[in-house]
Amino acid sequence: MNMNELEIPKIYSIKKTDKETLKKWFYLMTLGRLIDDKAPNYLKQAIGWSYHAPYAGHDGIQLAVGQHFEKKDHIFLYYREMLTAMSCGLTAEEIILNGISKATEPSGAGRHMSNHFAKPEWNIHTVSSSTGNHTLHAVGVARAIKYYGEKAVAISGQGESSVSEGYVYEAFNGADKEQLPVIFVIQDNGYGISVPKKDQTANRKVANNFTGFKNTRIIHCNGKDVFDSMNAMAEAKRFALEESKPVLLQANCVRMHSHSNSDDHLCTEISWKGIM
Ligand SMILES: Cc1ncc(C[n+]2csc(CCOP(=O)(O)OP(=O)(O)O)c2C)c(N)n1
Ligand SMILES: [Mg+2]
Repeated sequence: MNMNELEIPKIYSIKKTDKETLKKWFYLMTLGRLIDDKAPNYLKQAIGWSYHAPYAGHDGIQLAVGQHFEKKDHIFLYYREMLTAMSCGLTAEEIILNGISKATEPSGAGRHMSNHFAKPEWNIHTVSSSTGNHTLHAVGVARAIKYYGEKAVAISGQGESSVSEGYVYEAFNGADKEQLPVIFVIQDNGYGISVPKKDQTANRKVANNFTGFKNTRIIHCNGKDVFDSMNAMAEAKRFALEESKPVLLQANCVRMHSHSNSDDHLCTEISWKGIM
């Protein structure tokens, strides 16, 4: 059987998950959304957070990725992954200090573009804003994990449009060839700023562009559904660890707000329709 057709074990459901765990998830998701909604106000008050890319609509997958991250793993978050960062263990204070670029924030002492969350001492690495570029870094780390025989994985997050970049292909192909324990999480919200997915690629599910890769398993999930995302991420991690092979985890999301606080997607919609 094709490994992409294997069943995903249903470890998590509302009935199978204990109350304490559900409470922790609910707390993270509620706190995350409060900060996500509040973040653009800091700029309006001239306090900071000059760049904010809201994560709302990516909640399930981001919570799931963070909950499966252990500090022996290595993770590379993209700019829309505030909830992943919180789910990995960053506090609300650390998130806000990053947003307003203070010297005490954990990613780079306030020197980094805001909304790029990291904590190098926990292996939550800093990334550039060049979309999808850190897929290569994740593959390099996965190669080291394999070389040194560590029982860990590399995880890399990105949007669906960044998969169009040439270096992302290099990363996927290199990981497939060398059979590396890396999970590429593609958070598909249908848009790259104002460009709809149909103008990026022919397949509706971007991950399916890579079905010909010999060693890479493709898993699909609903990135808005906590349990579906948790089950998919648990299986992705098990597979990457036990088989030492890459996984492409495609999570279907929605972008509930504009791309960032520098954009207005309602304006774009209207201009597309020729009303403006
Ligand atoms: C190499 C590169 N090209 C262009 C940009 C400008 N840019 C920033 S975000 C973005 C869209 C990315 O869309 P997607 O990968 O789907 O992620 P999303 O923001 O939708 O979560 C673009 C084109 C960039 N940061 N880096
Ligand atoms: Mg997108």
